[in-house]
Amino acid sequence: MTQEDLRHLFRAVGDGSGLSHSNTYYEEELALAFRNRGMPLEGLRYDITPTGMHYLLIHFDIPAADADSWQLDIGGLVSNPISLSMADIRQRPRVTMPVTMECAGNGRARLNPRPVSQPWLLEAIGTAEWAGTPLRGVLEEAGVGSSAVELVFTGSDEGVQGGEAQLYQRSLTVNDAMRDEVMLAYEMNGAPLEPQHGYPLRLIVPGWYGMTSVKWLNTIEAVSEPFTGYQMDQTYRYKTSPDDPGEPVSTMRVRALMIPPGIPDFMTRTRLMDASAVVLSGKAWAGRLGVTQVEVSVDDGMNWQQATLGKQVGQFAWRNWSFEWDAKPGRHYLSVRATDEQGNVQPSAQPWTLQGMGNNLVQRVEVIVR
Ligand SMILES: Nc1nc2c(c(=O)[nH]1)N[C@H]1C(S)=C(S)[C@@H](COP(=O)(O)O)O[C@H]1N2
Ligand SMILES: [Mo]
Repeated sequence: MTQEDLRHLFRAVGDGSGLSHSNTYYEEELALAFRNRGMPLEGLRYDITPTGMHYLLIHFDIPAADADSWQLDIGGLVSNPISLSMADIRQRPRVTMPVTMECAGNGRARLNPRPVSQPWLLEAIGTAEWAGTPLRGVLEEAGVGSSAVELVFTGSDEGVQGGEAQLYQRSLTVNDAMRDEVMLAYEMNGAPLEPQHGYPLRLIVPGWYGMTSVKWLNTIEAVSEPFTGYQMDQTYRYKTSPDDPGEPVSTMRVRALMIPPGIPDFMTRTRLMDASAVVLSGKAWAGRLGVTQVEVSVDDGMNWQQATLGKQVGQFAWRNWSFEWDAKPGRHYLSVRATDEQGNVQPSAQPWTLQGMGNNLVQRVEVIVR
């Protein structure tokens, strides 16, 4: 294949002609995208995402925090309000768990019309090994009262969103908060949390979209009414119009992603590879559910073939899959889709919602085989 052939096949040139014009992004979205990195999809090769490759989502600023003076206060409708230092928390029973986390807004950048927010394509994903203490033990010690229906988790980071000054706050029902796997985490991948991931303490709620795992956690309050803060009532809802209250976003929907094969074109990320038999691979996850099937299409979604399921990294972490492809010369569109144990399968058409939440559209990778 000559250089001229390649230039023709990859279309895009330095002036941007040949790039996709379906979306024009605002400078403010670009600024958000720089603050909140995604995991490069080749990172799907690691069972545990290296910390520096794990995606980030930070609504406001990363707050200054000092582990030596940090306190977690548990109060509200509890019989024994307590205040724990980081030393107190580290002395409690320790658990370590790999957990796959995805931002609820993953995939929203290609919606039309597009919700203007952090413009994720597909990279708002990662799996880390979190260490900490089970939340339940702490709640039992505080004695959550029978009139409490929810626990409100507050981070120390503050900002303005939707015209409302606020601390970052999310709630869980008492039942959801009491689940065995919910954790107060102080380590990620064997090291203290890095500032951007919630140092010194965060909540980890395995199986749920990331917004639930409150970072820089310093207060837990038991309350008698469902919490109606901004991050519960105004956003993280499956809304179809501005006045639709929408169902709350909760656990992660089934999804598979593939490591893009071959080598990328710098601008378009279209792939180039030689004709040969190759193994396509990646990861699949389904919130608290198991992944029962992964299928691959090498003809732009016309036909689907079974992939081989591989190692599951943990009960609340993604599992590996692989598929052998005999790549023949030409332009191809590869896709992958997963099915969960309840029979939910990823959609091939974009499911639109106002805020672009829970978008689990199948991935499509353009590959040129020479
Ligand atoms: N205090 C606080 N916690 C937070 C956030 C935040 O902005 N502030 N972002 C949430 C969102 S939307 C996501 S997707 C995850 C991202 O966690 P990570 O940056 O460690 O990957 O953190 C959640 N916890
Ligand atoms: Mo998120």
